[in-house]
Amino acid sequence: MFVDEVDINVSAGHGGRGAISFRREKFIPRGGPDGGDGGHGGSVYLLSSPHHNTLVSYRFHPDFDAPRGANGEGSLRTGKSGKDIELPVPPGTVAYRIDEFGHAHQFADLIGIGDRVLAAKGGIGGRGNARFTSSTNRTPRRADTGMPGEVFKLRLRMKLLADVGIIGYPNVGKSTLIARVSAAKPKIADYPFTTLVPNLGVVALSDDRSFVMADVPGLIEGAHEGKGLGHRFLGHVERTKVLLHIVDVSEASGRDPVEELEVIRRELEQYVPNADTLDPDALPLAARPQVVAANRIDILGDPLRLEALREHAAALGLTFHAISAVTGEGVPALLETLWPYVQHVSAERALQRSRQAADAGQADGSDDAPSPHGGAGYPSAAEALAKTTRPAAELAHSTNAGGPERDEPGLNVPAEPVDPDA
Ligand SMILES: Nc1nc2c(ncn2[C@@H]2O[C@H](COP(=O)(O)OP(=O)(O)OP(=O)(O)O)[C@@H](O)[C@H]2O)c(=O)[nH]1
Ligand SMILES: [Mg+2]
Repeated sequence: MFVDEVDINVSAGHGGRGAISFRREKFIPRGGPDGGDGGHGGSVYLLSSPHHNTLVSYRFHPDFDAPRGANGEGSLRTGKSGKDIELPVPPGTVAYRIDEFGHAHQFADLIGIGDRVLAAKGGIGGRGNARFTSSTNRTPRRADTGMPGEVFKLRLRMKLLADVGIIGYPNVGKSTLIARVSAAKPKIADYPFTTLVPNLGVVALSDDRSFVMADVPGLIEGAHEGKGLGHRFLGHVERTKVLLHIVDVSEASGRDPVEELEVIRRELEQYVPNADTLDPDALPLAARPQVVAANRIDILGDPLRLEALREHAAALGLTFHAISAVTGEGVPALLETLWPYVQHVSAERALQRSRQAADAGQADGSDDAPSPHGGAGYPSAAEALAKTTRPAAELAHSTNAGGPERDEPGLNVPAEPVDPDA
C-alpha cells in the first residue's frame, strides 16, 4: 500500500525521580545525603532510512511512547536513562507538529539518508538530595521529581526526492521510459491509469553521472478538479528540478499532440501546492524548466503531427526531443538534455542560498551540506540518496523487493550504468 501521509502521536519519557537517601554505614554515624539523580526520559527521533519507501506502517501503529528514566538511588547512583526511540521514515519525509488548533508547523525535512531529527525530547531526571546540600542545610530532605517528556501530535508527509519528474496523459509511455532508462520495474500496460502510485528510478549516465527520475500517475483535463487521479501525486514532483512532458505523437492516442501538451501545461498552472509543505524557494510547477519528449515515433503515421508539436515547443522556448520509449530511439539524447537542467538548477540554488547566507552575515563555506531542515539548495536527489554507506547495488536489492508489479514506489539503482540503446 502506498501511504504518503500519516498522523502519529509521540511522547517522550518522563525523567526519573531524584532519590532522598543518607549514607548509613558502620562507624560513619552521620553520613551525608547520597540520593542520586533520576535518569533522563527517552527521546523520540525521526530517522531517514533507505530501507523505507512508504509510511504505511505508521497508519496501523500511530502511537509511540519512549520509556521514562529510572529513579535515582542511594549511594549517589543515578537512575538509568530511558532508551531513545527512532522512527524510520523514507528519505524526503517532511515532519510537522500539529498544534491545538490543528495547524501543521514544519520542523524537519529529512532529505539525506541518515538525517536524524529530534521529534520529542525526554524529560530531564530529577536531582537527588545530595545536590541540595548547602552550608546551612547538611541534611536536605528534598529531591526533584523529574520533568515530563514532550508530547506531540506529528504529521509525516513523504515527498519523493527526484531530479526529473515525468508527467503526461495516461498511457503515453511514461512508465515505459523510466523502465528503459533505470532499474525501475513499473507495471506497463496498454490502458490508462496503469500507474497508480509514483515510481522512482535512478538514471545512470556515463562518467558517474546520475539523477533520479519520478514517474507519476497520468493527468487528464480537469485533474485539478479531481478528475482521474487528480492532482494528488503532483506533490511528488514538487522537489524536481525539471519536468519532462511525455506526449504521444502517434495516431494511437486519438488526441492532437499540441492540444495534449497544452492540457497538461494548463493542469500544471492550476496546481495549488500545499503551502505548508512547499519549499519556499521552489518555483511553482508551471514555472519549472520543462522538456518535451514526443513519444511513439516508431508507430507514427503522419509526420506532420510530430512537426506541429516540435514547432509548438519551439514557440514556447522548450527543448524538444522525438523518442520511442520502446525502441530507445532518441532516448540517450533526451537524457543528455536533462542532465544540465539537473546540474544547472542545483548550482543556481546553491548560489541563491550562499547569497542568502551572506546577506544574513553567516556565510560559512559549509553551505553544500544538505540541511535537514530544508530550504533551497537541495542536493541532487541522487546525491541525497547516495549518502549511505551501503553500495548502490545493495541499495537496489533491498529497496526493490516486491517484484515487478509491486504497489510501492521503489528506488531502483542499476548496478551497471544503463545503456538506453542496448
Ligand atoms: N509503439 C510504442 N508503444 C509504446 C511506446 N511507449 C510506450 N508504449 C506502449 O504504450 C502503452 C502504455 O505505456 P505505459 O508506459 O504503461 O504508459 P504510462 O504513460 O505509464 O501510462 P499510465 O501509467 O496509465 O499513466 C504500453 O502498451 C507500452 O508498450 C513507444 O515508444 N512506442
Ligand atoms: Mg505508467
